[in-house]
Amino acid sequence: MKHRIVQIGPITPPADARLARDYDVTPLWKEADPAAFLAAHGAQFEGVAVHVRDACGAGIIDALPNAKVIANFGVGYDKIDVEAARRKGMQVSNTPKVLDGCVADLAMGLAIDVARGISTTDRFVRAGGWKTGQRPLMTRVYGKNMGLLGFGGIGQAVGRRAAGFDMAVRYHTRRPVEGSPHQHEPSLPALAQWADFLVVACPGGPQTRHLVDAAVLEALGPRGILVNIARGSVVDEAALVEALQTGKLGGAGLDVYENEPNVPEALLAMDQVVVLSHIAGFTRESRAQMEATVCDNLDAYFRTGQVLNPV
Ligand code: 8YV
Repeated sequence: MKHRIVQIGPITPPADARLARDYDVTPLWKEADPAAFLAAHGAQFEGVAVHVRDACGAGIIDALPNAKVIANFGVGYDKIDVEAARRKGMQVSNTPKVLDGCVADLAMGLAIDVARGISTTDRFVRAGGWKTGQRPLMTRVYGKNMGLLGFGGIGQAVGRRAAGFDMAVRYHTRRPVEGSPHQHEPSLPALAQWADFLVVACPGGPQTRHLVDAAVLEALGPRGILVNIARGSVVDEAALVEALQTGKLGGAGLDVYENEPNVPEALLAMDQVVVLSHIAGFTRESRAQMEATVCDNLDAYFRTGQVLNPV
């Protein structure tokens, strides 16, 4: 007998296929009224599979009295009500490590792009601008100061890459990370003041909401560059637009936004901003590992009673 799980939304074709092969899966997104469906049938499910983009709040969790595991496709889990799950004794898993390197690569890519003007120069050349002129001088990357907000797997991977660019690295977290080669900075505004580049690499959710506010952006300064590859909610987007418009902040490289897929119009008009579409983990290699990890966690739970990557 296959275990019965409910899947909140489509994950990827390979992950969906493996789940459908190994479990009795109900695709919740195909129900006309998912809440009514769960109210009537929620008790039959033993587990949940969820894509990082889909919400799995207390409403869903409380409608699943017999589900004991939520497997999340993604390292971030800010859309899962982990507290509600814990109260019910449910385990929640994510997909750590497998995308740290790709996300860190993109953070460096954004930092270099904004500082050296790769995207703007590409637009300049395509528009024929080089035939009659040259781009203005840009900003050096190597040897500069890199501040990291967040120092988990992704933050540490950014730190290693930055060290390879001869950058000085400091990080801000609530508590210092033991054994880190980099200096811990207890104050985020002080880190921003010191940094030439501030990379947001912390989890999203209510605890980190708008940590990067007007004061932090101002401390980063008119030559400073903000890179966000974490969650849009960590940055006060209205303050970011204002700081860029008024020149209080030098530039920004953004992969994530407060209200995806909506990118503030004002940012689209700015050459000192590089806008991406939440693609940091979007490589064939990390995608395949994420697919395996979400399924491996469910399998492990049903085999041993323990997920492999508890959050
Ligand atoms: C993407 C992510 O959402 O894992 C996360 O938390 O934000 C990213 O990896 C993922 O690649 C799904 O498209």
